Amino acid sequence: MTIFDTIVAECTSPYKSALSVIRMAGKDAFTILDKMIDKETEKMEPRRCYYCSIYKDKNDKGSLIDRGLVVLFKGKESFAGEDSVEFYVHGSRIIVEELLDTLVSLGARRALGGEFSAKAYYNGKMDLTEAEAINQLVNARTTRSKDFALKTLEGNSSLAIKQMKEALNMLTAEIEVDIDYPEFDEGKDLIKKVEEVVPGMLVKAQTLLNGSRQSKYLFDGVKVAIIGEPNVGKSTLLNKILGEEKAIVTPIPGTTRDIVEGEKEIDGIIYKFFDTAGIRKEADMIEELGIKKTYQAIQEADVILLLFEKGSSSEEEIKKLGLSEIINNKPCIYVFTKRDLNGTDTKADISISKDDKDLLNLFNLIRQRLNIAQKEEEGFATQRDEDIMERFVELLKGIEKDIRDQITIDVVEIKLIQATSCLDEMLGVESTLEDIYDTVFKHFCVGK
Ligand SMILES: Nc1nc2c(ncn2[C@@H]2O[C@H](COP(=O)(O)OP(=O)(O)OP(=O)(O)O)[C@@H](O)[C@H]2O)c(=O)[nH]1
Ligand SMILES: [Mg+2]
Repeated sequence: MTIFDTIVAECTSPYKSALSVIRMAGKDAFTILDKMIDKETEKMEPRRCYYCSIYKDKNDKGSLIDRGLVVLFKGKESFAGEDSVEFYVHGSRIIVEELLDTLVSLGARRALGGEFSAKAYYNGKMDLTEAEAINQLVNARTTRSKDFALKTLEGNSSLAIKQMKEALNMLTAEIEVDIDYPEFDEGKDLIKKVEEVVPGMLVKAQTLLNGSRQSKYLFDGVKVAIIGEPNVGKSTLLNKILGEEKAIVTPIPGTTRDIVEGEKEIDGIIYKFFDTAGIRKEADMIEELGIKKTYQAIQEADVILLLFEKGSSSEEEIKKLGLSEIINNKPCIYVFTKRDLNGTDTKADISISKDDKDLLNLFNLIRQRLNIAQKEEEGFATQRDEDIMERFVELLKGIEKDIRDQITIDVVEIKLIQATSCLDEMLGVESTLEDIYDTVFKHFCVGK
């Protein structure tokens, strides 16, 4: 099995529908098609729709699979960068399976997830960051995440990476010349050049890194754990956020035992709320198990809403609940509840009541705490990209420090080369085929 095999997959969802799209790509695509339709594939124009009878074997007119549209794409003009055929047939499962089985019996193999995109990458149709953006585009659940993925796909962010790489290559080339021909003695000028290039590059890289960090929230959503002592109003808050009676609310402390989850989209971001069992020392066995789940929810959350009532200060509250270690450095918002009964608490980040008209102030606080911008910045779509950008930013900071410490240019050069290879990794220039398939394409859906 290699990346150069002719592959086939259904691109549309595997359910009964009006139409299904089947895609085939690889060097044998046209030969295989030729055995299935009456038309001479050599005479078919690429990128034109042909209405065809599609047979298991065109010489056996009793083996008709369906009549539908067929489009050919030649080599580089296709998504995958290899000869490709797309079939638009009726969306019956029987037709789709018959068609796929026939294509396989004639020499194609079923594609793995992401293999069409992997081909596109290997054939130079796109770099890795763009390929990842396609996957994010398919998975986007909000307009904002779709817009972000489209922006990355347009390639502005990867153009910025390519420009940075070029600038770094220029610097290292000049340093190399200087080391090989020291008589030119441009050492000092070179440091100056590095000084001119690196700070601007660092600003750009940090913008891209921030954008990439935010994209995590755009695509994965924000996990919010609602915690606090029993009876403080956690479930009431969850229900108010969701606009439905999802969790049971009673005046009896210890009502919630299991975690109750609910999602809410706010300004294009999906927030996943986790209402938890109230934390207290004197809990029965069932509650005890619930509290364990609460600790787990805290660990998995991006941000915590710590609810409390009456006059207890927030820090005392954390200590009282023995949570300092679990919460650690996680963003934590202190929410004073039942304002209608107890007034506001100035030590809290916000005071709320179940009768509040809306919860906009609370949502704004969450957004601010996580540095989620109102509008998406440019950046990249995956954790892989974010990790590499982080390393890149650190290297650039290291170079700035070296210059301040008057370190010699040959030492600076090593970091410049490391920074360049970060960018290569980002674009997928230096990794092996297997590495890239495993880290990037394996997670795509079949047919992409
Ligand atoms: N007056 C008033 N009562 C509230 C408010 N929020 C919650 N309550 C009441 O407080 C009681 C407990 O509320 P819950 O939402 O069940 O509290 P909880 O934190 O989920 O409690 P456990 O699940 O037991 O940990 C209920 O009787 C609610 O009606 C509020 O803002 N004002
Ligand atoms: Mg509850």
